Amino acid sequence: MQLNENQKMIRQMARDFANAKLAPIAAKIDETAEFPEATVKEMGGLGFLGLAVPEEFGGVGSDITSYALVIEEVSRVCGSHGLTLAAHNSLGCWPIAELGTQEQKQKFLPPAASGESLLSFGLTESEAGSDAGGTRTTAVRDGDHWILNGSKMWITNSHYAGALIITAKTDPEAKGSHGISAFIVPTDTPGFTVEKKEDKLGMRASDTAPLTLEDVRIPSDYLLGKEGEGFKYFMMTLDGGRISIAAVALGLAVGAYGVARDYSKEREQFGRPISKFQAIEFMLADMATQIEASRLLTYEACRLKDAGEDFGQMAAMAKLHASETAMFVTDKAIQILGGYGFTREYPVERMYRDAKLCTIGEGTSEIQRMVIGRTELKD
Ligand code: COS
Repeated sequence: MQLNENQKMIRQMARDFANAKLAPIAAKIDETAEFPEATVKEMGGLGFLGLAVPEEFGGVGSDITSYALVIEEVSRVCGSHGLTLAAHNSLGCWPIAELGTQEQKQKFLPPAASGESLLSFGLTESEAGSDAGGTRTTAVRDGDHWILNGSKMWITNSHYAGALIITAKTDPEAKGSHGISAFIVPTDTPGFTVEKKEDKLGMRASDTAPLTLEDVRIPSDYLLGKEGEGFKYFMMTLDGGRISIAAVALGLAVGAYGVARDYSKEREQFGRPISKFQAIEFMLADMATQIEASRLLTYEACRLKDAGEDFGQMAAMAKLHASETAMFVTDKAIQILGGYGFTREYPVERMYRDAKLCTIGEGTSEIQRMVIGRTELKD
């Protein structure tokens, strides 16, 4: 993959930061499930929270390739930090930067880029998971305000977000995915409650919680984009989000592969390093090959998006391949480490648990196959 000087520089910066600041805490915050506020703020100082924010609003305004490189490097060491960064940039900042009015951008983007507060996205509900059009949360116009009622679940960054993009049905008569709109909802609005953080299998330090909205009254100019176009907006948002999750998964796979390869060269059994046994060598070969394929798909999706071309299909392929690869590679890494891999002494069991999220969040592997299949079969 051909990177320009800026991309190489930002990748090195993310790598150095991850090695110096995240490696020492990744196991601990996984165990305690504590949100790493201090290091997330530091990522703000480095510009990582403003990657999707244009420079005029305090961000870096980077290309998608640079953005994915940062996500990959951070996730290589700590999946929870990678996911926090990904949700903030691609689900929170991107829709406002892309679809927001000048006023909305001025109000919400600078604090997000600096790390003063995070942004995120509230789409999923108990009846609207894979069927994203099943949104039951409502928004009713009241003079120059909207009043929102409903609930959301699995919402990333919600306890630390200054505002969330919330989807709600604005036309109760409209069927399916129609009649849904998107709103920017400041989290300090009365009636807006972030419930208890979920206790998860993996990505344990990232913040995931349900939300309740009870007569949440927001000014009409917090409508994002056009009324009734919400479904398309969040499909577009998720197209980009899938690149982010592909990069998270790629990072986890690279991280676990590195640990397994190094271990295999040091660990001796039957009088020689286990890497000298073909059983291990072939496992490493398969892991490296799958990682390379995921990398090519992920950065090709980035290239298409950067070039302003259609990238949704490639993003779904990248997300599918990289997530499944992360599961394959982390599983094999545990196998190579044997008993040690099964303990918390090594990071591969954490990476295995973190990787599982990638096959579920922002569209399951099955949804990616649906998206890919539909496009392939289109006339
Ligand atoms: N970009 C822009 N518009 C899109 C789009 C995209 N990627 N995908 C679909 N649309 C548009 C369609 O063109 C269609 O527009 P019209 O009504 O004007 O024709 C509309 O959106 C509805 O599309 P479709 O009929 O394909 O919607 P479905 O209800 O069949 O749902 C899937 C499609 C399953 C692909 C969608 O619901 C999905 O991605 N679900 C997974 C959601 C998800 O990832 N949830 C996890 C969130 S974690 S943050």
